[in-house]
Amino acid sequence: MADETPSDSKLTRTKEKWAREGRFLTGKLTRPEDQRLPPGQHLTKDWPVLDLGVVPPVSRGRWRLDVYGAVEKPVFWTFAEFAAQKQDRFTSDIHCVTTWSRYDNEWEGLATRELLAACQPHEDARFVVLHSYDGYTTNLALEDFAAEDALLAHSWSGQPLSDEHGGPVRLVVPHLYFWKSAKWLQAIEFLTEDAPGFWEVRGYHNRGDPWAEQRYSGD
Ligand SMILES: Nc1nc2c(c(=O)[nH]1)N[C@H]1C(S)=C(S)[C@@H](COP(=O)(O)O)O[C@H]1N2
Ligand SMILES: [Mo]
Repeated sequence: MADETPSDSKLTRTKEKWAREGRFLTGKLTRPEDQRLPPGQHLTKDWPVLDLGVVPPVSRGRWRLDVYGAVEKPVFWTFAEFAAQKQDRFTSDIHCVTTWSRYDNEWEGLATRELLAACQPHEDARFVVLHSYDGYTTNLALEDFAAEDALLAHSWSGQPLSDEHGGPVRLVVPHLYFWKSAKWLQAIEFLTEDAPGFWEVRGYHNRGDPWAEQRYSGD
C-alpha cells in the first residue's frame, strides 16, 4: 500500500477505465441552441402569421403614430417623420406563446429608448398600452417597453415589414412572448395605472416572460 503511487492505485486505474469508456456520459452535448430556447418552445425556420384574422389596410402613406397620455411631449408622426428619427438595427429571437420560436430576426426601426427621449414620460408614468389598427391592444410595464433591444420596426431582413406581419410598423419586444409585440401599431398610450390588453383580459399572463413560462394568468 505504502509504495503504491497515486497513479497506480486501484481508484486511479478505475477512473482511467471510466475515462476510456466514457462512463456517465449521457451523449447529450451542451449546445448553445438549447440554452437559447425557452422551456416548452420548439424551433421553426419559417415565420408563422398569428393575429385576429384581419389585416387592416394601412399603407405607409396613410400610417400615423400617436404617442400620448402621461408624457411631457405628445408625438404625432407621419411615416416620413417617424423614418427621419435615428434608426437602429437589432437581431433578436421570437418566442410565441403557441410554442414556436424563431431565431435571428433582423429588425430595423426606432428603438423604444429613442421614442422615450422624444416624448419624455412623466415621473409617474409606469405602463404603456399599444393600440393597433386592427383594434388589438396589449400592455407593458414601462421598463419592459424600454428594453435595450425593443424597437418600433418597419423592416425585417432588410425588407419593408409585410402587411401580414404588421407593416408599416410593429413593436418588437424580444424578451417577452410575441403577443406583446403589437402589429400595425397606431398609438402608444402612457399610463400611471396598468390596463390589461386584448389577451391579458382573456387568460394570458400580464407580463409574459418566456423564460419563466408566464403563459397564462396565474402561471
Ligand atoms: N395588432 C395585432 N398585433 C398582434 C396580434 C394581433 O392579433 N393584432 N397578435 C399577436 C400575437 S398573439 C402574435 S404571436 C404575434 C404574431 O406576429 P406574426 O404574425 O408576425 O408572427 O403578433 C402579436 N401582435
Ligand atoms: Mo401569439
